[in-house]
Amino acid sequence: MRIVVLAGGIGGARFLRGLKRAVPDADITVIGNTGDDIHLFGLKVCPDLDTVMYTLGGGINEEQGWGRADETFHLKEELAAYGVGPEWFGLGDRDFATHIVRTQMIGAGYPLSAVTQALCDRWKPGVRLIPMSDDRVETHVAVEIDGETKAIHFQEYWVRLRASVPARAVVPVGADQAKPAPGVLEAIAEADVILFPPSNPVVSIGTILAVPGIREAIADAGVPVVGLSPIVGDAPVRGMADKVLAAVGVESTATAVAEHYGSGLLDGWLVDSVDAAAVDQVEAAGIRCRAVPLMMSDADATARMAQEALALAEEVR
Ligand code: GDP
Ligand code: FO1
Ligand code: CA
Repeated sequence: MRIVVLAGGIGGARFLRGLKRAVPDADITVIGNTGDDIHLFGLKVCPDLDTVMYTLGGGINEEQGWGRADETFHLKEELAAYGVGPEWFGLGDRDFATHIVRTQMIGAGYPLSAVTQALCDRWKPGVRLIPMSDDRVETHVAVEIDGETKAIHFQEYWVRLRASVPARAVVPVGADQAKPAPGVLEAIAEADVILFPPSNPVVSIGTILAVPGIREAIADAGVPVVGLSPIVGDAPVRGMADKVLAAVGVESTATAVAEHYGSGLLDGWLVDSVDAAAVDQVEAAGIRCRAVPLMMSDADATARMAQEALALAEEVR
């Protein structure tokens, strides 16, 4: 079975681990969000691609969900001693190696998709990981600070400010000019099923869908498209997705997120058991819906979620 998954960072990566466990023989292509990417110290950092790569490759810091296990921060400390920041972004020594290799290869002329493949030669994530685009896309957030609106990088909004200031708009800068990376549209066209894991609907999946051609290819693929809600009990399970949902005028409910994707894109939607009351409303919007446990508390629970998503895909096929 050929499965295409659109993934952000932690939510996407943890779901993928469950999917691999549920269907070990599946051919899985992951289209990764690169809107979170940031250039720091002359290096290109791709947080969501790395989170997927490290999580599936066994190198992730499990508690944190991002960054490397057994990490040290000597380089960051030395930079800080020179007064060189940003001090609010925690790049560790092991992680730095990834960004150095990536930046060096890009400097040598390799596209990000080829670089990602090369990095995955080491990590062997067991999926084909493709960035949504080889072109630079950077999510910026229009925030209101002291009565003035200004645009800041997504990481500054998310990590430095912890989404504590009102967001007025979320803009995937460059997306409108970006082309899907080689293999993206082909994987979608050849897929037997397309899954939206419980990733952030705005700054992860929304950014991928903002690359011209990707949304259309999914809608036209003619195969089941099934999503899992990242919102449980009217709040994100983790992180601050409610803040960016508000910025795009979407309520933080499992129903509102399903309606935001819409029946033009989604055929099926899984909500958590605590949101069972949402099922009728989602179905009224033309999207088949089931309520099942959606907490990725361990590998078995996550594999069961993946099985439920695939079962729903068969129901709507
Ligand atoms: P990020 O890029 O690291 O923010 O990760 P993603 O965009 O892939 O996923 C973030 C989303 O995952 C958040 O909105 C969370 O609510 C969601 N999430 C995290 N853990 C769980 C879980 O156990 N169950 C569900 N349903 N959603 C989760
Ligand atoms: N998230 C944080 O909350 N604080 C950090 O200092 C931080 C550093 C960091 C370094 C590399 C990397 O791949 C990810 C990192 N993240 C950090 C996570 C990253 O900001 C994610 O993009 C966001 O959590 C949302 O996806
Ligand atoms: Ca992300």
